Amino acid sequence: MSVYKTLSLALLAGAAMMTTAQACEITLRSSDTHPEGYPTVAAVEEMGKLLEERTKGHLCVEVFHSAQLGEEKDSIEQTQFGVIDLNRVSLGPFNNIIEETQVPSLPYIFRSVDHMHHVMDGPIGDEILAAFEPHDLIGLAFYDGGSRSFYNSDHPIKSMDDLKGMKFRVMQSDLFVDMVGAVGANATPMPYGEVYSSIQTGVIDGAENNWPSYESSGHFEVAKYYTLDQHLIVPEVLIMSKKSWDKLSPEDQAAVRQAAKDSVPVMRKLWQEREAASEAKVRAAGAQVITDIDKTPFIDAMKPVYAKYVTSDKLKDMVARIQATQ
Ligand code: GTR
Repeated sequence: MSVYKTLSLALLAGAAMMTTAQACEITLRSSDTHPEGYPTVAAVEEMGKLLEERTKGHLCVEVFHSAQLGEEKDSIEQTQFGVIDLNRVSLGPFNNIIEETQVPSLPYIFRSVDHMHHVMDGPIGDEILAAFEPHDLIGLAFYDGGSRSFYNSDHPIKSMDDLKGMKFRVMQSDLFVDMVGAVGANATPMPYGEVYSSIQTGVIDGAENNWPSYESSGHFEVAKYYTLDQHLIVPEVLIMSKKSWDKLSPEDQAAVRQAAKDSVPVMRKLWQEREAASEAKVRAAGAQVITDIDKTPFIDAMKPVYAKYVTSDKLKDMVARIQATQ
């Protein structure tokens, strides 16, 4: 390459950087494990757009999708350290560190997605968001994660008997390890990014997730039996590093909180559309979906999980209030 060309390219790059820097005084870096176009990624981008408009370019958000900033567990640590400013994650990886997050992560705690919304949009949701602060994180908003079901590469699961002895990947949460044990299978906690090859090479028989993740991760290509047992309706959460938060003025903090809240209805709409599209895509690709499944034995089997994790008065009270929420 000629000196002239190299120089002009360098100038161009410099100009691009200046434009970004001029347009945005503070750019918050946000992490997500999902690819571009996934509802969570699009929702945080929407939050950034709102923030940039409302603060006239003072605050912006840049979303690093597809786990560019690391797998969820590591990215959470980086967020606590202030290396990552914002992070969109499942509540699952917090289960071992923030006990309040265990409650909405309990199998069959929510009767439906509507029930989950009523709980998480109210005071219980606020209490759970507040529980992040002692862990150097600010809880901003909850997003949808649909319901999670088992899928595997070997055979259709029509009852709990069919799960006996099988190996399923779960998120890195002890509660989920026990949940899988409770239905007679074995759990292997591992990062999301390792699941595809682990199913392909037979290290595990399958995993569990919602329609959009089953589809976007390509897991349906290696595990075609999807059983709609819907054992979890675990919300996802948008958090901010407390270190980054503390650097902002109270006005900026309020703007971040508001933009995060305002991205929730956008996310819910995108989620509904994506769930339908993902289901259609995996069915068309040959996934065998088992819909006719009696959930009662699954629900009953989870009693020991509740007995093990819901031990403090605080968590018992939260479970009772969730059950009483319409
Ligand atoms: C997805 C969720 C991710 C991640 C992933 C997993 O449904 O959106 O945040 O938790 O599942 O299973 O690791």
